[in-house]
Amino acid sequence: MNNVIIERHRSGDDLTTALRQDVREGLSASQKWLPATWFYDARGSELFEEITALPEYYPTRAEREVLLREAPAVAAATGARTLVELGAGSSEKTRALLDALRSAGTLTGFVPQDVSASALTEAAEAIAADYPDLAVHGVVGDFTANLGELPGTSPRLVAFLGGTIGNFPPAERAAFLRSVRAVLKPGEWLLLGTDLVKDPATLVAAYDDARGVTAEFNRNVLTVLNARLGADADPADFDHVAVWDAEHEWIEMRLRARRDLVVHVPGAGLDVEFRAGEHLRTEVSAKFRPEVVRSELADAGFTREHWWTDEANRFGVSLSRA
Ligand code: AVJ
Repeated sequence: MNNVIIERHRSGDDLTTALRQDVREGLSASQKWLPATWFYDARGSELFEEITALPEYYPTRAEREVLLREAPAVAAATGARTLVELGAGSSEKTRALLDALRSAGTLTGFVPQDVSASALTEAAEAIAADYPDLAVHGVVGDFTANLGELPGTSPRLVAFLGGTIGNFPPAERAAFLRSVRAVLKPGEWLLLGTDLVKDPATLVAAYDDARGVTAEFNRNVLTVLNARLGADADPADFDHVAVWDAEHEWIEMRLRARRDLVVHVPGAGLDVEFRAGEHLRTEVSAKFRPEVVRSELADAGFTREHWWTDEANRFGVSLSRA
């Protein structure tokens, strides 16, 4: 294939340095936490793909329903020449957008970005093979770090799908949206997927499935610590916990220590003590109200021109102009 290049903004060493910093900060805090990005090594990305097919995990299906229905409208509104996808993962749902933009005759390039080198490379190559006329420019990196260098011909459409925006705490979410706005020119576009507030039982089930795939995904962060920082965490020492925080309207995933224990993390120069029952927060996944999404987009300098949901009103997609 000669229509694909992969650019690495983050080497393995950079990742280890970033993880070391996050571990020093998060695991020495009185309420232990780690950023959700550390789930996604090769295995973590695979487990997430498995999650997307679980009966309890509705967001992927709900968003796909919207994208399949509305992709032609997205293409007509934007006339995008480049589709940039942040946190692309497998880019499976993105094909609806690629197909519509290709039919509209405007699309020349696809720029998928992801922290997981393996997931990104596999997805970029699969898309390049299936869309031989498309220039595919994969970027391995963190979407918070490398926005300044988004390649591609204007007008660009930046897609941030799946509800991943919910992984940011509110202040960082606002900063992130502003930084996306800052790299876009007036008249370029953001397509944003947001999971919606709904009854807690449905939400909790989506993050605590009967087969335990989400539990394994959650514990995978310990495997990443072990591999990158030489830690000795035993995943079997931790229970998977998913709770709905009604005040903040977000799901929290946590790992709960089953006994008093110490995790040695030589690569961060840290010994981390856990009391039995103590929690390590591994992810927040915020859920949204339609009006809040509109005003957060407006605060970042975007004008929302379309708001679509699936038939069951579980998931919302906003198309906004910079
Ligand atoms: C990939 C961030 C959208 O928050 O729903 C799935 C990750 N965590 N199950 C989400 C996830 C637990 C997912 N995002």
